[in-house]
Amino acid sequence: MGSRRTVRLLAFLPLALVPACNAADDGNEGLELFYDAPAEIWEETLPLGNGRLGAMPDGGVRHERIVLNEESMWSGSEFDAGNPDALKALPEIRRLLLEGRNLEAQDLMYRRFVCANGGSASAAYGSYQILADLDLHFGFATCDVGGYRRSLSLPDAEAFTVFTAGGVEYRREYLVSMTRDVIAVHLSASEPGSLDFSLSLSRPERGTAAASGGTVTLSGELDSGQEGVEGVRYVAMARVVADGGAVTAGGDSLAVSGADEATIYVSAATSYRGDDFASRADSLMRGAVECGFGRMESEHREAFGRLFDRVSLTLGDGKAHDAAVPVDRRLENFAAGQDDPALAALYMQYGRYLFISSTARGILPPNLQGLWANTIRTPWNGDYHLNINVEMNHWVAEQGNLSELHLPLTEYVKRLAVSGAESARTFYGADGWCAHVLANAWNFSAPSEDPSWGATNTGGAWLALHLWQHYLYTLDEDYLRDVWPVLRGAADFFRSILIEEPSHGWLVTSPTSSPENGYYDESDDIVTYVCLGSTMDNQIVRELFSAAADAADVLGIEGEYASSLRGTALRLPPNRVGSDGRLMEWLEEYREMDVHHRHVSHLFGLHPGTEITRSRTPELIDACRATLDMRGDGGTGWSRAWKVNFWARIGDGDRAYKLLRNLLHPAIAGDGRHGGGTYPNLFCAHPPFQIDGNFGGSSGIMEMLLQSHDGAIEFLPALPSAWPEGRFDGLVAQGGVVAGCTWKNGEIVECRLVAPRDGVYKVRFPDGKESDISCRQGKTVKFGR
Ligand code: FUC
Repeated sequence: MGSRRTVRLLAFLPLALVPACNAADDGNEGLELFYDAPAEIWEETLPLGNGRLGAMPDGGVRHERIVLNEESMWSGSEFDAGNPDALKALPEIRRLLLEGRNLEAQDLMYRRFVCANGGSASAAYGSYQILADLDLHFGFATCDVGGYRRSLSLPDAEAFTVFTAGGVEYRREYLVSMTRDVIAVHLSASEPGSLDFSLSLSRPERGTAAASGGTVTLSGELDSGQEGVEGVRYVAMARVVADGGAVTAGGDSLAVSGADEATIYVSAATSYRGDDFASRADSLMRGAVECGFGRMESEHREAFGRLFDRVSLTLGDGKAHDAAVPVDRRLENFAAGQDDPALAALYMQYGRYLFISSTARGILPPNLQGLWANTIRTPWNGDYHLNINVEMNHWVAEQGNLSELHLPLTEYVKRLAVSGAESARTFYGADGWCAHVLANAWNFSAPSEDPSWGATNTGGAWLALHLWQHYLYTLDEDYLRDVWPVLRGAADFFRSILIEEPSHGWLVTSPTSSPENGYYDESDDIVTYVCLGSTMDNQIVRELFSAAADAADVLGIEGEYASSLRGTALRLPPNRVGSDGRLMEWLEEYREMDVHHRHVSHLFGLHPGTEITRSRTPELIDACRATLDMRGDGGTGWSRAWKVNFWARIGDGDRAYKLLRNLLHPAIAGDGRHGGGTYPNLFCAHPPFQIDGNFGGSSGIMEMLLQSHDGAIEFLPALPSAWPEGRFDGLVAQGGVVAGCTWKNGEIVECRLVAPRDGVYKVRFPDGKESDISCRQGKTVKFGR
């Protein structure tokens, strides 16, 4: 902790003496993003958050804009998307599919098997949106700005801007308090009386600001999208507490003049969870002011560290390639072929950092942009896409030692299952619950407005597997008992909708699609999406049935139900290899619309699924390789991230590393155009910014170092030659076993395990050899290869 404390004490030493890194001395040195210029675009600004509140300062010298977020700033409202006509059309859609008339089935779906009231294009569906812009305008008499440095310390979850102007050193510190639930910006200067600035809060629509005393308040109501229905109401307030000088309110802004130092506190709340939001925001503000910045900062660092410091990773000698090179230039150098193992370690930890910062107990799970949005109409409404995206958002939770942060998803899935039961009944006349591709803060679970991508109905099942996964990592039977109805309900849905296809008698989902790829319908040479039993569906349903049956066994309940699920699972279509050696994406060997399609849905069984493994199904691993070779190593940001995980599961470290390099490719080209890869602030670019790729990439690095999905804890399963030495601690294997490993010259030097209970654990080494390791609860066991 010593080095963390030094930051404030060294605040006004000459810049050259300020340490480049302020991380704790715990193997996590160098976990800092820094830049030598203010951000010019939002994707260069630095994300801070405590799950509920977010802030992205741009570090502007004369004008600083800090984009503010609150997790429940959702327009729209709950509406009835049920379309009873869909159920009437279902038998005909199925008949056409069984007769191989897929395009006709799809046409019929466009006419009849869609949600009511417009789906994601409607105002009622809503959009996650910005809370407010906090603008600070500074009065500097001089133009001689020097020594500029803007940074984000991951272990401290704190950002900094420092520079000199007119011989005065200015320093700004920004955090979103984990303990006081407010945003705080502390401004200071090396000369007393040097701080002069104005402050305002605004947003592009639906916000009215007023200033009085030392506070500006912005409030309003978002569009509910439905006549007579109230939208989410919100309040955001910024208060300045200054030492020296004066704070005056005028109209809708505050002016601070001649202050020695000042802290801006921002408190905000919405009516999404209750009408007392204004008083909640008020009391948080009072608590924050009473606490003061110094105490808030140390409490915050400690609280954040309790989560973040659980994992450390050193790749190479642990030094940033060149500690003087800002992160945006390191990205460029890496893309140009320079190895920078520390950048990969930073990226892995950045995923954990973003996860801790964008979710917390009692709130919504991280959306397509986590917590951060700078517009009213966030891309794809900033919602939850269930055919890869929100699931990828949670891949770091268990392995990354942040298991409790998986729980907001659990709570969300429980709510979605209620609306999903309506959708199951209304659209399929089925038991249980389902969700399709779209979901939002209002529990949307119906098929979307466009069957080409919105008909997939395994979204809920994929989510349900996350509940099972949380159990597998925690072995928490109380949790399993609590989520059992949701898990069972997801399985019940498929028990009631599967139909028998004619060629093999397999049980298949119908209608469905393989997200979001199409194929050429033989007879028409027209792209069709709708089909029977896509491979992804078969894999998901198989894993779901097996999870539900195993859960029943663990809980010692419903034995007959469990065996009937296992029986039904045997009738699902097996994974099949096509004549070209690739895993088949559909029941038939259709010619696909896009051989490079970003989704690689039929490899779900390889990752995140577990039915295709090197140890159990080597022949399918070859088919996965062939599939990925044809798909190529490009794609949107999240697609590249997924492929890192695929190659890690295949056990090919160098190929996983190649995909990681592609993922970290600078997203903004010389001509200013945005492509897939990574923005200067290390946000993943679909483009636009989508956070799933950050979490997927971070998980991919973990998968390269440790896997535990096939019954053994496997060390360094996909170590690339670019990382001949390294060390990790704190990654978690199934069963809640905490693992560490040190390696040199590509060979394991030492492995470490700490198990939560006494037991014998099977471990596997990179050469495929296995050992049984006896562990005593809570005791570190060290062993070599
Ligand atoms: C999925 C993807 C798109 C995008 C969207 C938010 O549907 O196919 O590429 O990421 O989610």
